Amino acid sequence: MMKTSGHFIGKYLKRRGIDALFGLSGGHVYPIMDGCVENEIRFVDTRHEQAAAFAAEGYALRSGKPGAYTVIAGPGFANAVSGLAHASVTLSPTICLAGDVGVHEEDKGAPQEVEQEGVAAFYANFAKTVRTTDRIPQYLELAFQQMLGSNPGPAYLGLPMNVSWRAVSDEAENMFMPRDVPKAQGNPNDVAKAAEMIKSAKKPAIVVGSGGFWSGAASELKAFAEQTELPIFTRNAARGLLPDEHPQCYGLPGLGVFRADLVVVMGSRMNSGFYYGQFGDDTQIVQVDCNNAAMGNNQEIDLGICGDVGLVLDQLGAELQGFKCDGEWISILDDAKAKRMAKFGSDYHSDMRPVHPLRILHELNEFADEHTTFAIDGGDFAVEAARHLNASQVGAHLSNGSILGSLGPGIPFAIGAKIAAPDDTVICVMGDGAFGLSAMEMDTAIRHNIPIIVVIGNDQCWGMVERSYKEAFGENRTVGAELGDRPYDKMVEALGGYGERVEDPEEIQPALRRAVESKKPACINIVMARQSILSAGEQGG
Ligand SMILES: Cc1ncc(C[n+]2csc(CCOP(=O)(O)OP(=O)(O)O)c2C)c(N)n1
Ligand SMILES: [Mg+2]
Repeated sequence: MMKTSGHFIGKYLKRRGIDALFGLSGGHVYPIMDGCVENEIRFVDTRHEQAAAFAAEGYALRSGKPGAYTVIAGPGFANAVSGLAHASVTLSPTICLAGDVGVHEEDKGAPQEVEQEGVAAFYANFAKTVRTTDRIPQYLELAFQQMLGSNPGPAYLGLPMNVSWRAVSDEAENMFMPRDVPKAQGNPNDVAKAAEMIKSAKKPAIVVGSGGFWSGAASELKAFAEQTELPIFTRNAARGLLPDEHPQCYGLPGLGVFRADLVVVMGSRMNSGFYYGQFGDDTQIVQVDCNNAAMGNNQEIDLGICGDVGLVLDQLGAELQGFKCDGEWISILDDAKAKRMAKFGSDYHSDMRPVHPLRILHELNEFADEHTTFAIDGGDFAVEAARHLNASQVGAHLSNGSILGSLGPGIPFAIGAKIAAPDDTVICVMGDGAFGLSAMEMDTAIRHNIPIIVVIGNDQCWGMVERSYKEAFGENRTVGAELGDRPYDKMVEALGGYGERVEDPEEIQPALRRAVESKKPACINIVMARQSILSAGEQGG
C-alpha cells in the first residue's frame, strides 16, 4: 500500500465525524480518494463536480456536520464553483479539497492549470493552497475552525500534486488534532435588556435562521418556546428545528412578522428573503448572531447580541422565568394560520388535470412522516414547495430557496441527505427544468444504491420564466421557456431506477408507495398545471 497525504486527510475527516466524501475522480485527487476509503469513508463519485459540492452541502444540512468533496485541478474545480458560491450564501460548512498542479509547475502551463485559490477566495471563508505536505494538518484544522466558527461558511484547500502524493510525517500528524470550536454566550446585560423588551412588547415574534441549526439549538428552542409560549418562526436550515406541528411554531415568517411590534432575529440574515428586515415602521428589532459583521446589515436594529443561538436562548429563558406570551397575540396568529389553511384548502383537494401544484404538495405532506426529508429545487413549484411542505424534523427541509435561488442542488442535496440519514424517506420535490440541471445524478444514486425519490412537478416549461416573461413582455413574445413533455420517469427507469408517470392526483400517494417499495432511486413524473394558467385566486402565496 502506498501511503500518501490522503491517509492523514481521511483520518482527519473521520475524526470530524465525516463518513462520506463526494467527488469526481482524476489523477490529482487519487491520494485523497484512496486515503478516505482506507479510513472507511464512503467515496461517492458524481457525474459533475457541481453535484459533488451540492451533495456535500446536502450531507451537511441533513447531518449538522461539515460536508467534504474533492475535485481535480482546472475544469474539476471550475465546475464546482457554483456549489462553492451556494455554500457561501447559505453559510454552510463544506470543504472543497481541490487538486492543483505541482508547486514546481506553477505558471508554466501545466496540464489543467487555472487560477483556483483566487477564485475560491471570493466565496470561501478560508482559501489556501498547501505548499508543504507536513503543513496539511495545520491547514485542515484552520479550515475547519473557520468553517464552524463565528463567521461560518465554506472552505477551500488547494492540494498541489507534489504535496498530496507524499505522506504526512508521523510527527506532523499529531501536531493538530481536531479541536472543538468555541461558542460564545451573549453579553448578560444585553440579554437582560432583550428580556425586558420581550416582556414589554405586545406582539413579540422570534425568528430563527440557519445560525440556530448550526448551533444545534433544537432542544434549547423547544424548551424556550414551551416555557415562554412565544411564537417561533423558522427559516432556511432552521426549518424543522422546532417542527411545524409544534403549537408554538408558525413556520416561515410571513405576515406574522409584519404584525409584530418586536422581532427577535436569531441566526438569520435580514436579506431579500427576509424583507431586508423592513417589517414595520414601529417594529423593534433585536438581533442575535454569532457574527458581529451580520448585525444590522440592512436595517437598523434596536439591540444586537453577539453570541451562539442555543446559548443565548438558554440565557433568555433564564431571564424570562415566569413570563408567558400574551394569549391575545397568539390567537391573532392562530386565526391567520387557520385563514391560510382555509384559503388553500380547495387547491389542496383540487382534482383538476393537469394536477394543481398545491394538490401535489398536499399529497406529499399526507404521505410524509417525521422520518421524511424534503429537498426542494426549481422555480415557481419550488417556491410553493418551500411554503407548503411541512418541516417536521431537524435538518429535513433542504430548499434551494436561499437568496441565490440556484437551480440544480435538489438531486445532489437528496443524495447527501440520504447518506446522512439512511433511514429517512428522502424526497426531492422539483420542477422539470431543475431536473435537467442534475438529471445524470440519478445515475449516481443508482450506481451507489442511494434510494432517493424525485417528484417532478412537470409543467413542461421553465414555469417561473414563462409566467414572468409574459407578465413583462405580453402574450406571444416568450422565448426560451418551453421544455416539452419529456418522459423523465422512463429515463430513470432506463438507467436502472424506478419510474412512473402520474396524471391522476389520486395516484400520487400510491405511486410514492410503489417507489418506496421498489427500494430503487425513483422518479415520479407528475403532469402539472402551469402557474401562469391558474387564476390569481388559485395560485398559492
Ligand atoms: C442556475 C440557474 N439558472 C437559471 C435560473 C433562472 N430561473 C429561475 S426559475 C427558472 C425556471 C425553473 O423551471 P422549473 O424547474 O421547471 O420550475 P417551475 O418554475 O416550472 O415550477 C429559471 C430558468 C436560476 N434560478 N438558476
Ligand atoms: Mg417547470
